Amino acid sequence: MNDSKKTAGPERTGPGGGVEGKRHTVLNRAWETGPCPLGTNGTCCRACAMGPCRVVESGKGTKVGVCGATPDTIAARNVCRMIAVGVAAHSDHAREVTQALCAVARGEAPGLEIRDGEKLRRLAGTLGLADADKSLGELAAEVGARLLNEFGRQDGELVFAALAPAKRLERWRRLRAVPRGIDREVVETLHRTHMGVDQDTSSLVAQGTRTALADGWGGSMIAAEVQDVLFGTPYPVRSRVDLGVLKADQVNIVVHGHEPLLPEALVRAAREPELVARAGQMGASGINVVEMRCTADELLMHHGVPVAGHFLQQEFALTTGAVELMLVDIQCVMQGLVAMAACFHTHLVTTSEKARIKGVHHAEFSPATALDAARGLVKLAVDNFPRRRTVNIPAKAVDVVAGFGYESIGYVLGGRFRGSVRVLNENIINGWVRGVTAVVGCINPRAGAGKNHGVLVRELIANDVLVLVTGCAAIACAREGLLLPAAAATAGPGLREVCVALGIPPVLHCGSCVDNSRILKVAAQMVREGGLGEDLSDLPVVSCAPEWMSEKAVTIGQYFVGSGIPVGLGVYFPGVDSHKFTDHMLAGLERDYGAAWFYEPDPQAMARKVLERIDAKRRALGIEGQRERVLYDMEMRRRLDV
Ligand code: NFS
Ligand code: SF4
Repeated sequence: MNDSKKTAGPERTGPGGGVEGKRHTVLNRAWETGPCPLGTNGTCCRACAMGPCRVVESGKGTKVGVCGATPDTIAARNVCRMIAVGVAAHSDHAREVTQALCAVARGEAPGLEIRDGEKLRRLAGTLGLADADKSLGELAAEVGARLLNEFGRQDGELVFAALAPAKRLERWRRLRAVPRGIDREVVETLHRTHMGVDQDTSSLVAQGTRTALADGWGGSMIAAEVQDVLFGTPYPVRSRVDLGVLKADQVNIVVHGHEPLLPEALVRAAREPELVARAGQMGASGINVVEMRCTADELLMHHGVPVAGHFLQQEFALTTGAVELMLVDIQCVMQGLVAMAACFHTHLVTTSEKARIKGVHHAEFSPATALDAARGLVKLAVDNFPRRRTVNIPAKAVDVVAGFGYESIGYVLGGRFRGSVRVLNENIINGWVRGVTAVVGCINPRAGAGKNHGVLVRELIANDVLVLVTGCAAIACAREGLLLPAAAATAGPGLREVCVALGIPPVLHCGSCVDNSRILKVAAQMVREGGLGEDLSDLPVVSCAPEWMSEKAVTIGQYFVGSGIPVGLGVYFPGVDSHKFTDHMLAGLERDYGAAWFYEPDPQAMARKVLERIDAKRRALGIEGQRERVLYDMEMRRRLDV
């Protein structure tokens, strides 16, 4: 790293100081702290007080912990714990939205409503609760209760596991991998990783996989389904992304976090005439609500609300001096925001009972008080407008088309009356589309700071791979203009033809991280549609998390692998010094699940590894030779150089 990297964050000083008088950002801290050389090998154990033990394999034999634990056991335990935390995070969010659905059914959530009754009826059908005579309220109560039961269930199978193709379900049953209850799997993983319990790498990883599946086909899927009922099933919408969505002449409210319940009420309150008039009295021309992080992906997806940025941009939003209020709830909220907010007039407010930050004002939110709470918070922001000092908003904001859920992918591909993935399957079979890749996960200052996504995705679309994006990866791609139909000009000739014919971008925004479960549903539908094998592991579909940082990303990767979809991981693989564990994750899982992880920090090389895997699947399906149909003409060649 060079000096310019060291000072990549804003170094202006001003009233309020900040950490040591500097406006430090995550980029400064990443440089100053440096990665822990001990942690990356995955073999640090602090599961008991005979340790902590750091064990490494040496040429002279395997070193072990005080209790005799091998590096493989320790690495497997550590990764399983990461998975359990990720499942807990996604699924606790799912529990909140399911409880909100129950509150709506009881008439106790004034800021929320059932926006998509059709989806609710379909969901009730999936759960075996369909009844045409029941009101939406009655159905919401029954669906809510049924889904809440999935968390505390002790035995049997999670209900959404049955949405997987029959072959996959059979395989899971054979491997005892079907999750029983969401909370149960998390607790069992924590139990097994206690000192002196499960000490076999494969056994630990098997439980880790079952736990991860309880997220992909459980918690995350529940969150995505219920959010559609409450906020409307997403269909393609246009919006704008990047810090340029902040407005110099308006009151700016940034909503940052993962729970879309309060923002929904906030967007409503910000449109109320009294509050808009109050903003006018303070000298502002309006109230601008923008989103940050997975809440952003949700609200972008459901309503087209503008997005101020990805994970790494949270502190930079405050450096504009134009944010009157930043609301934070759960997950991926940096504590560094406190020092940064103190440098400006920004009110930083926590809203979740589960996530308090020392020294930050707390305004607790619940669905029952959502609208009143939202009004109070908007007023707080409006009254803060006159306290602004220098404002410096970057001009950049990029157009995006977002909102490709399970239903809308079927809709854009299959038409209004016959939503289906038939067109996608046909184009994969005839070779115009080589395969599909989900690019997911975080932005990591140690691995490209958002740049790796663009490199990987450009390479993939240039090779006719349709890309689905979620979470911060989606925002990184949006910032590079890849989420627009015009980006098809940079795609390979086959994919370009398909995108132009359908009017879609070559990179489809599928929502937040819990919405990765939508990708599982699309993949399951591709199997059901026919022509591409009988299991998810037959599909030419791959997933990548090139800049992962969160434990949730490991969970997502493990449930993709457990579902038969290979996953490429960037940054580092957590277990490099534990050979048997690493071999099991990178190869051994293939035997059981038909997919494994692969590790590749370089995004160009990762693209090549994705293409190898896609081509291998095409060969196995007997469809590899069909790409000659695409004839390059001069115009296509010119466009390829874009
Ligand atoms: Ni996903 Fe959303 Fe972003 Fe990573 Fe964090 S915000 S849930 S974990 S950093 S993609
Ligand atoms: Fe060390 Fe074993 Fe205790 Fe881990 S469980 S800290 S390896 S003694």
